[in-house]
Amino acid sequence: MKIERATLREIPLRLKEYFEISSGGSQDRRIVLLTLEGEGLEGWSECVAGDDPSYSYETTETAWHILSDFLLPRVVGRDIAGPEEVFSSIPWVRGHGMAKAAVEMATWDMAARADGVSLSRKLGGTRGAVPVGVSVGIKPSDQALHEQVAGFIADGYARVKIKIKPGRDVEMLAGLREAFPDTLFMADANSAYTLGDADRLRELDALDLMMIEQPLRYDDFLEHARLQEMIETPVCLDESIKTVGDTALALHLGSCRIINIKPGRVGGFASSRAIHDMMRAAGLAVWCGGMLESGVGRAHNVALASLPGFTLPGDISASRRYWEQDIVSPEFEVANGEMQVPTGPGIGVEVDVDRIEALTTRKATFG
Ligand code: OSB
Ligand code: MG
Repeated sequence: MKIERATLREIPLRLKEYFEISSGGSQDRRIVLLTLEGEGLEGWSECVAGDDPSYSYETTETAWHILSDFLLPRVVGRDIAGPEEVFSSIPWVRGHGMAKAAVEMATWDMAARADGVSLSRKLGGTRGAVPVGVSVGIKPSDQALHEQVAGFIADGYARVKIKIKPGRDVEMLAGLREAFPDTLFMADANSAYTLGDADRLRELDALDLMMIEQPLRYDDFLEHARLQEMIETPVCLDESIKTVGDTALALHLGSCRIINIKPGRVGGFASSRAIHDMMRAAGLAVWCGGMLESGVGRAHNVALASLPGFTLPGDISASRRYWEQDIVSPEFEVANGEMQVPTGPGIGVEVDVDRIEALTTRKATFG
């Protein structure tokens, strides 16, 4: 499969509402889209780096830099047997998993189209629909939170994830549990706590949460293992897991019982699948996280979530949860707690290139 040409674009896309997490917030997303072309085929992907380094050290700017100055010039023009080979000529590029993932995931889309199969099928997906949940940002009042949660339950989401931080945690979640006794809830702290908060975090054990996501430092393993020994609620790692090696370390130490796999965070689908396989072999569950993607990134996430080990609902919500108008059609929808996995070739949705072109604020082409 020859990669003859690449196009990198940035488009602004405004979330319907401000999304706040303990480490920051955003409403105006800067979305970086990559298109690879070759042999009459194309492949699309979205780079999930954020505007600022509050979730990961990677940002829109670092990703643009690594993609345009290092990765794309060395990938365009190559003839590769498959997506696993895309970085075989540049093993010396360290880190920058989100930038790398954009290239790798577009290659997977292209390879799936070359085979005339869906991306889900190409990755080894086994499910035609995947269980999905929704991630709720930190809200200024309990009333606003309860209203939004009630709306999402009515929309049919299979579980609701609540962002927490010190001051908006145990009492807030206890109120939700009381108001919605049967809902599957989990909490995501985005590293807002330290091991010194263990007593406080143990209070969550009474609330029947599915898990607490990334309570401690964004790069920690040892303290998460200590915390997991002290609380009953399963710890799920997000930020800490960037590689297969991180997963092995977390399993060895007992740092978590669940992992949220975001293909962008872990450097692409090959790494996502290896983490999935390692967790499955250990008898532990994974689920697919989200980074407030447009329909392009969402299509990749849905395909990944169709693999057999993704047994818990993902942060894969309907297009209309995020955008007035998505950039793919049909838009992604949720019914009865599930999202259908597209069956057409590659990502299986039509990318609205005209609209993207009209929105583009920055563009670079290679080859
Ligand atoms: O921690 O999972 C997270 C969004 C941006 C950065 C980090 C996270 C999130 C979410 C949103 O929780 C999930 C989604 O895309 O709906
Ligand atoms: Mg998270």
